[in-house]
Amino acid sequence: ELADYARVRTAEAKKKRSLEEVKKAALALPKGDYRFETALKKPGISFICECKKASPSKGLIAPEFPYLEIAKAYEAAGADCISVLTEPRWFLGSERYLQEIAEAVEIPCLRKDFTVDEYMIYEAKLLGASAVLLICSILNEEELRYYMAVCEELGLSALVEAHDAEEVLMALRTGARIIGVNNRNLKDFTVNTDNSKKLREMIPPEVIFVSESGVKGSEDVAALCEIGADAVLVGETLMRAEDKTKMLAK
Ligand code: IGP
Repeated sequence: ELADYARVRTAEAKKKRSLEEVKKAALALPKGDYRFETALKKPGISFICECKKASPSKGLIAPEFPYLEIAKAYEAAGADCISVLTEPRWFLGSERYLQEIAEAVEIPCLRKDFTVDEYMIYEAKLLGASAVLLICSILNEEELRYYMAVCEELGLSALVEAHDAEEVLMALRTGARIIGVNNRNLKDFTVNTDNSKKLREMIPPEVIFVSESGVKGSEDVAALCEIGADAVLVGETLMRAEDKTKMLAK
């Protein structure tokens, strides 16, 4: 239903600003330079730090949510990228958070949302994002291919999320350069890295492998490094951490 709601939101947004309008405005901006990818290619494990107020599995995480302070603290702690939830219903996100954060930090930002329409990619560009999330389980191969082409047109990176072998194969067929595997099972919310480990073996070394979710501390980061993760995406643990530098110490 997350995808359905993203469709409803996009239909609403289109009433205020047409697809033609956002497309034209986004294409008029300087083309992106894939900063997100570049940041993840640095030697050593990279950190994508997530700014989120709430999540469907944990409910409200940060009632006050001083998002600019959080984003700046991530950057100061050595984050390579910032992931910003823009989904309003389950993650209590907002497009405004992304826009303001992208303006306030130097490091590249990911629009973390359920991309179901090219409209959302043009919007992401206008909001200052350097990357968008494309989730295989809610897209067919044709859509995934098309959205990746829209990203290319704008110079945005695509983080392609895959949950099983079939989705990894689909991501690879479409030429994904960054694949994310979620350690959290979206059916029962349990966290397990066995799946990531198994899927890692299917992904060639030149493709960036991002391990997502459930990272609790440096031991988990070390374990994911061990299975060959190029980057980790950490949300809740860092949101709750008083001191953001501890986990990010390399
Ligand atoms: C972060 P965590 O357990 O560190 O808070 O997880 C991130 O991986 C998670 O928010 C996520 C997500 C998603 C959110 C993974 N895939 C897709 C929204 C959409």
